[in-house]
Amino acid sequence: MNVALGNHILVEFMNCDPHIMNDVLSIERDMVGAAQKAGATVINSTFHHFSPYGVSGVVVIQESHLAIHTWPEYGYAAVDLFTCGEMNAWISFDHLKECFKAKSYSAIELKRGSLNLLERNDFDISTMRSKASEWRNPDFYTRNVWFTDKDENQALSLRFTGEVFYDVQSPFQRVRILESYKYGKMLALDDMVMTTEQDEFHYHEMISHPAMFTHPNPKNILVIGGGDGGTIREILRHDSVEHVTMVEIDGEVIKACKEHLPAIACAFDHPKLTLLVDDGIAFLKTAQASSYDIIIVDGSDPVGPAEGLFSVEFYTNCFNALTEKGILVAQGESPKFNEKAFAELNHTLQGIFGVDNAPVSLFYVPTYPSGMWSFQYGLKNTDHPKELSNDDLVTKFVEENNLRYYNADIHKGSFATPNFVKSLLKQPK
Ligand code: SPD
Repeated sequence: MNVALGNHILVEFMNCDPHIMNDVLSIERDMVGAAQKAGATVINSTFHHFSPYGVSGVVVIQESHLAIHTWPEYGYAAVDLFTCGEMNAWISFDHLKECFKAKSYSAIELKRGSLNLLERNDFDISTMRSKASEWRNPDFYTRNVWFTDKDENQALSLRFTGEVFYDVQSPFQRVRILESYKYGKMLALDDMVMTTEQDEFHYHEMISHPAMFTHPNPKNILVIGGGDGGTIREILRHDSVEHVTMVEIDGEVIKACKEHLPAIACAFDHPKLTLLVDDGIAFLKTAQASSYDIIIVDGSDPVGPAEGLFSVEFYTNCFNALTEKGILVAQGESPKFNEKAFAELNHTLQGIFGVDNAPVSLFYVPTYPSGMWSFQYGLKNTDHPKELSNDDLVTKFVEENNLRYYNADIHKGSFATPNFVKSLLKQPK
């Protein structure tokens, strides 16, 4: 006869494989597997990945629960195996030890609810709330896995289906194509959302068309980054374009997107495109002076391979490579998420192009933390982009190309800056 209601094993798994400790999908699979192997009936599982690292999750079983918190940076997992009835939770322990490749471990077993301390209350079940009797178990357990793009204080989470279409560690970053419920397939680099099927047009239309309609005759375009292909797709809609050079450092990004995001990566075979898989920062060091009408920097956030895309040297090289009326457009981060990077980039551009020649265009991306994002400009001798004079041309272009975000009003409105943004953009004295 049981002497306690439950059995609780508190486990320390140490010196585990850090990659496994950060892989929310495999941890969920292993935890569910650990429950099933011990003969438990799984009711539900909820797992959450924290960016850049850490996983928390729980598997609810008819016999109680299995829970985990991981610290990949320490190769450590804290696991609770709480069971009641006849289930042998040590089977789950053994299974997880193997799955996590734990080189060392310890465990404490506690009896919970000692029967010699408890008194049983027999009660009449018919007096329980009527609602309870109406509840039905849906007869399946649901998956609840979230991808989180965050800093220490703010996050954007997308629930994803668990489908992983691509997962490769390139020499530069981890490249993944995952599937979210709300926004379809998405490209993630090192745990940051780059683009999704359902909202990519916000970003790609806004990085391209305001500059293309501001420049009097954009013929020769340079794109740095933009490996998913969305930016070149938009640029190549313009008849004025004679040639586009795209320099993307990571061939894995291009490969992943061509295979799994074909609606975005649809312009790689365009006859006006020269695609170079190379370092864009090095490319600009030796680029010919006054050669590009528009340079678009479609980089990721200022960590990892994109860090150099936020430097004074890089933007000075861009300035030199632009033609007389040239325009630079750079992925500008968010004034509501990473204010520091946002402001510093603008101060850099003001320093190179001039205080009045570094306007900011704000737009909305639902899958980036805070939703508010920016493109930052460097204008050589061009009018301010908000002075759009060819509304009819824009409207015709928007209709012909079925654009879903950009139009003449959005063009002008995106250059309006809220007061808190004006304050961020002021150069420190
Ligand atoms: N936090 C996301 C920053 C934007 C990175 N670029 C996205 C690439 C889309 N072509």
